[in-house]
Amino acid sequence: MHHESHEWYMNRCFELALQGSGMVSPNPMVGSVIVHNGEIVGEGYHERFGGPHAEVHAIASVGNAEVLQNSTLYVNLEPCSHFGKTPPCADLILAKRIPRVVIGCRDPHEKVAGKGIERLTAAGVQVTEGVLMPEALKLNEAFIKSCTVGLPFVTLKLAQTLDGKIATAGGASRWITGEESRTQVHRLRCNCDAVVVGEATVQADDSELTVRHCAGRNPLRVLLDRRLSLFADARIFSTEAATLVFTTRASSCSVKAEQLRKRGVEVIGVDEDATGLDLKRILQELHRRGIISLLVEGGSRLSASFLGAALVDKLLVFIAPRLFGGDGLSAFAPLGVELPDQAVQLRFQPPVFFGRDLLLEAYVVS
Ligand code: AOF
Ligand code: ZN
Repeated sequence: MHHESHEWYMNRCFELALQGSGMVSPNPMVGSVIVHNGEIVGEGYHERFGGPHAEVHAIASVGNAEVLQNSTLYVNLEPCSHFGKTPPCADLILAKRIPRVVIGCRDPHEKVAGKGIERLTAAGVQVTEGVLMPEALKLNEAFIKSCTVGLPFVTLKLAQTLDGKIATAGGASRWITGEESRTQVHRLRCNCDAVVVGEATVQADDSELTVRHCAGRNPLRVLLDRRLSLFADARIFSTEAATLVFTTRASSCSVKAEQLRKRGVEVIGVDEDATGLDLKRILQELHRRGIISLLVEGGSRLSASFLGAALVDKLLVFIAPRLFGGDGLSAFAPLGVELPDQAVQLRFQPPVFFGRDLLLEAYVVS
């Protein structure tokens, strides 16, 4: 079948890249196809961290050297030009004498950042870049933020009623959204490196924060708990997944901290400011550990603190077709907004349905 559109082949790269989701972090998701006379003759993707890059798999899937010399290689991220855990893909493309390369977006990694494209162009390869660039950037938004800002990409997840309530006045929240939405949350979890919750949410829900409704790895569980008030048998400390607790410096030296450490839970003390634990420091520490994406799973105080500190990249809001009314618990603790102009400004993506619920993705406009 002939398609002959850059966009069509690039979309195939995205599909392939996504197969590495949850496996390649902190590396980007990358897919590659090789097109000969309008037909896809080879495909590959970056399958796991430390493993061969997408281009290596795609090239290896084409047995015939002569075919490669008359083909176009499509890849959603600029081919690398450096020796990391694997050798440079740009060199492989040159060695195989592939004459044309089509790229989604540049690799912001400091060791690449245009050098892959330069090397190809200098050797006479015809390079087309920027095909479906917005989509290519979005696919690797976590990797790109991690490289350029040095902090994880932060997604705030909410399950709320149409009137913005996350629990009834009495604190009941099971369940607001339907099963399809809840399954989708588990998919989000296994595609994130870490999830974070506040102590109050765990106190209320005894959440386990593991992936159960779909296949996938468990993210690192991060708990913010200034007083270390949770019982050591809370489900968040279950041995199914790793848990990292951030607390005050004083609490990190307490008997309770030692108890948790004995259970295999890591406890770290950080400084506090007027609003609580220093969230920026916490994100820096997570970045240092190779966490490129973080899902904030509640509750209203933690969500407001992250927003107030301008540390949120986007919101994923599951909206159930229900109303709780004014005595319900609001999704966010006070943000100190007095005038409409002071609001946190968002930019909506097109909504999608999960069962009867609506999922709205909204980027924070900085
Ligand atoms: C590509 N194709 O499929 C991927 C790329 O340690 P390494 O050798 O695996 O290199 C990791 C870096 O390479 C990563 O930070 C990013 O800059 C780039 N990833 N590049 O050409 C791929 N996964
Ligand atoms: Zn590479």
